[in-house]
Amino acid sequence: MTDKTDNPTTTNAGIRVESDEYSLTVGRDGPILLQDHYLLEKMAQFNRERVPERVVHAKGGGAFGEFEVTADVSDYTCAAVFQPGCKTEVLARFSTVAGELGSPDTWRDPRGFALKFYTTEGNYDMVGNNTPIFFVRDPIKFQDFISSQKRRADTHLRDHDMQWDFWTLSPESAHQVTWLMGDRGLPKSWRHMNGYSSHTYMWINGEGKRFWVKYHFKTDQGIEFYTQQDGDKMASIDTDIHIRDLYEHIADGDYPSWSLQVQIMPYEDARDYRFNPFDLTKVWPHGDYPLMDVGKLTLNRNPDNYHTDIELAAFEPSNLVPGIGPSPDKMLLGRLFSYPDTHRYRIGPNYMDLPVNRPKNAARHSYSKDGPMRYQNPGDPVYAPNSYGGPSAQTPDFIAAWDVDGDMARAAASLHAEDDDFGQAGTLVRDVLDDAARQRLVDNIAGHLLNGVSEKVLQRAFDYWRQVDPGLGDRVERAVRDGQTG
Ligand code: HDE
Repeated sequence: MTDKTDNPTTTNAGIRVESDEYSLTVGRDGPILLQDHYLLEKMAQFNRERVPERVVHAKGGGAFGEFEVTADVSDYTCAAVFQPGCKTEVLARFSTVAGELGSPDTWRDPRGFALKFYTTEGNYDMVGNNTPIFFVRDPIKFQDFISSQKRRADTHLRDHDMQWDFWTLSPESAHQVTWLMGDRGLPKSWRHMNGYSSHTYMWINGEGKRFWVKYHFKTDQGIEFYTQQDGDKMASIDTDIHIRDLYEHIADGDYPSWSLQVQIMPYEDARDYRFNPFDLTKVWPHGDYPLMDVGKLTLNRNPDNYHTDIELAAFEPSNLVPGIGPSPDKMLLGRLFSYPDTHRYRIGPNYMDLPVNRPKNAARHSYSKDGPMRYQNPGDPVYAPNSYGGPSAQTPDFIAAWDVDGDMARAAASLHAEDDDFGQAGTLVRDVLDDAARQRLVDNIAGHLLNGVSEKVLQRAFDYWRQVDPGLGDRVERAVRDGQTG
């Protein structure tokens, strides 16, 4: 008989249970009785513990912290969170993209860099990646891209032939694939990688003047990466090395931080800029629009409970506060629908009621009500407009909008003077990488191509890489042929 404690096990209804160890039976050795409802509660609860994993970015981890504005960007945005001196609590979640919940942290993949700012104007979510670009530029191709990165229908195995078949038939992927196969595609830890908005967003200042903006969260820990060999080795030693690294450094008081800088483009520049500034496969060369300091993100508090703080966290690019808006980037516009949709499916229609997703520093006056798991309902009036003092929309001085016209079309976005699919990838290879990084790039590409890619796709891949850079393409083909002959 265990001694009486002040911490008795109870049922979910708070009723003390009789045993943690023995089911209720007829005699010691008799059958288990249906009336052992506590046994039933334990088994039924256990069978219902799983929430569907995120369909992408399933494997991840995160922490809480603070964002402090250390510069003055009020000429460009009136968003409270970016006003000089403002400090805002933040939740960050980092993740891989294609791997399932149990996959290794050290697979080659972009990393999610999702931030939820609990601002005084509502929760603002900047849901970015550790890469400033992406594989495709139209949301209608995103689902297919992800399917090509995951598992075949027949074998249920990942398949490099499938990946390269998609990539070589989607030339717009070249810039991101070059980045992915380079050092940044396998970060040493989440502390040693940058974060980016990737998309162009709109900022609006207090006079309603509009600007285009791209965010860069530069790691203060410095960029560090795994080579493919070291990443593969780590995958067999500790599949959760990135989760562990972040948790243990914060627990030890070694708080990681990132310096936020932005590129600002005057609204009028977009039309004639040499690249389509809303094309997610392109960057804005820093010589054109230099980086400007904004503030510092520091992560200094681990989640109390991984499930409630991280697994159920719902980040959505549509959480945009006054002074920040979307841009004509088709991928961003597609995401504005997809994230709330996936949250409703994965966590339920009242996911915003969960403590981690509720606004913490702004009042909520929503007419949303009822539904499963709803535990705080707005009262009357339950409709708008009304004459009984219910919330009513306050028309803002200005909204995040841009001028647009034209007939409906299903077509590629308009090309700007220097727009193409391979130019910026070639610049990355020739002007940004040094010789050692270029060699690792060739080795990583060849190693990936040597793993099950068919001859016909190989031929397209060599051509794809020659369009990025002729010398690179030749080196990749030579490395693959050498690898084939052993
Ligand atoms: Fe995502 N993405 N995404 N994505 N994404 C999701 O939402 C989607 C894209 C990113 O830590 C999903 O909650 C579409 C770009 C992060 O919880 C889903 C398109 C960028 C996370 C979804 C994209 C991202 C997600 C799945 C093409 C960087 C994890 C689970 C238009 C700028 C957030 C979820 C977290 C998660 C949709 C492309 C970043 C399915 C339709 C580009 C960091 O809604």
